[in-house]
Amino acid sequence: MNWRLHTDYRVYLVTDRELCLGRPLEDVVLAAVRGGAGAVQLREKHASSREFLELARALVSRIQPLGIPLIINDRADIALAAGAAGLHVGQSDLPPADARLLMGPEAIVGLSVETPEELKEAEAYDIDYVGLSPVFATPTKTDTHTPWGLEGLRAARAISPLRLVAIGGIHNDNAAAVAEAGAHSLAVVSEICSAEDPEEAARRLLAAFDCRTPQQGAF
Ligand code: TZP
Ligand code: MG
Repeated sequence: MNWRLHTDYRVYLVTDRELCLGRPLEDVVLAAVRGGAGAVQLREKHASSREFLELARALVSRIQPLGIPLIINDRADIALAAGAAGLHVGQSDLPPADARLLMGPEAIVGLSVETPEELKEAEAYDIDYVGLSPVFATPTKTDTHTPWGLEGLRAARAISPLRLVAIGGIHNDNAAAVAEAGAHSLAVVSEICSAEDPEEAARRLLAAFDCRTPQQGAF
C-alpha cells in the first residue's frame, strides 16, 4: 500500500495517553477515526520501547485495515517493527533523508518546522508534509519556538509548495480560521484526546476544515 497517495490529512490526530481522561488510547483513536480523522500519529514520550511497540502494533492492526495510516513519532525502529505507515521526525531527530531511507519509498515521512528557514530547507527533502509547529502556544507542548500564528501560516502557505500540517493550540473555535489561513491539515492533541466525545470532536474539526473557501494549489 502506498500510503503517500491515499491519506486524508484534513484532521490529523496526534496522541497523548496522559490527556485521554483515563480512557484506553485505542478507544479514543477509534472514535476519532469514526468521526473522520484521516491520519493518526502515535506520540509516546515516556513509554519503554517494548510498550511503544505493543501500542503501535495494536493501533496498526485496528486502523490501517480501515485505510488510516499510523505514523510513529520519532522512532523509525518502532515504525518498521510495527509495520506502521509512516514516521514523523522533528528537527533534532533522525534527519529526513535518513528517515526516508529507512522507511522506504512508499512510507509517509513528516517533518516538524519551527521557523521560515526550516520551512525553506524542508523543500530539499523527500517528505510528505511539514508540521508547522506550533501555530499557537499550547500547554500540551511547552518546549516550543515562537508560534507561527495565523499570519505566519498565511506567509508559509504563500511561499511553500509543501503540504502544511498546522499543529499547536488548534481547537473547535479557531479551526476554521486555521484552515482559512492556508493549512492543509489540522493536527490536534487535546481537542480530540481530552474531548468528552472524541468522535464528535473529530467530526466538528472536519466540518470546520471543510468550510474554508477553496484554495489554489496542490493537495
Ligand atoms: N507539536 C507542536 S505543538 C504540539 C506538538 C506535538 C502539541 C499540540 O497539542 P494541542 O493539544 O493540540 O495544542
Ligand atoms: Mg521528536
